[in-house]
Amino acid sequence: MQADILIGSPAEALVSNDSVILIIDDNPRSIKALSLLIRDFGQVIFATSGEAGIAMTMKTKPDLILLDVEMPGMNGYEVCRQLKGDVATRSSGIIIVTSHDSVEHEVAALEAGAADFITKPLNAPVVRARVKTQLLVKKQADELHRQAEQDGLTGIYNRRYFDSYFEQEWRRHQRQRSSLGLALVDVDHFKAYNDSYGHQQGDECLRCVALGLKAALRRPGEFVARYGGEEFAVVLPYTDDEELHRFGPWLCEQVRALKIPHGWSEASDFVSVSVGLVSCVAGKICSHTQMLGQADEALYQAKANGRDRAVI
Ligand code: GH3
Ligand code: MG
Ligand code: MG
Ligand code: MG
Ligand code: MG
Repeated sequence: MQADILIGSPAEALVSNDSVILIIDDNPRSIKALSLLIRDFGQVIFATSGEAGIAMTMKTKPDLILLDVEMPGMNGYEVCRQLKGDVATRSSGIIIVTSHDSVEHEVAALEAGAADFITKPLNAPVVRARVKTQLLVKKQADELHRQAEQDGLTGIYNRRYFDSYFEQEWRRHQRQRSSLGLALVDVDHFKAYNDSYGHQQGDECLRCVALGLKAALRRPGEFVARYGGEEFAVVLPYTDDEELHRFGPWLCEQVRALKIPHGWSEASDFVSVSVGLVSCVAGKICSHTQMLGQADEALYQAKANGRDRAVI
């Protein structure tokens, strides 16, 4: 349920930009008053208890939370500590909104992890200025986060993202005793490509191959990252050897189908890739680093066997 239902204003007015603001307050009149002040900053949603607010934060990942202190059940400081202590919810900014205007309460709010503190009775320009500032801070943090996991040249995930999410996926699959697949992909004769077409064209080729690999993914949860210079890694959850035998050659085919001319490649007239694949089922002795090592060995074999092919 959205705040517009509560205050009866047109929905378009609340969704004037893409921010989501969650108001957690046990008093519907306070929710209404706050909503009216800030609704042009984004979509305003609300919850009337701390527990419901935490559940809604999990579900909707709001950009900003305006959090009341005095509520039956969990109070605002407890809610704030819990949200900030959980990786799933801690990226939402929190402003404590309270009628307690003492220094002690302000300090308690900041120590609980709140980014800011607003006192009641509400002062409209102050509320708007503080909300606007925190939404801006969140936008900047989101942008930094995106840059931290994106490869600057190709726009796909970078090595840092791969390192942390591949290990995380590996742990999850060990727990679930399910099969995890990994493919290492290396562009064939890429040094020759650079030498003959120039480094800039080489960059363009890498962008094109990266997008081609991304388009070749089949299921949600799969991702491709730039692993190194002209190497890419594809993580394939719930994928066993049998599926890899189809996926590997298909990946090669997808890159060949891009038809990027490469006159100096021995493998074909177009840019091609070699692929090393491995799958791991829980119980089989393999760590995530052993998986990488095995995929690398398979890739080496694919190169040795003539390139433009997949080896499992
Ligand atoms: P192989 O088929 O055995 O993989 O041969 P190769 O020539 O592809 O492999 P090698 O490791 O000899 O050369 C890789 C080349 O990739 C050398 C390097 O200059 C180039 N490279 C790495 N990163 C980039 C990049 O970001 N842009 C461009 N244009 N070239 C890059
Ligand atoms: Mg209250
Ligand atoms: Mg290489
Ligand atoms: Mg290469
Ligand atoms: Mg070489």
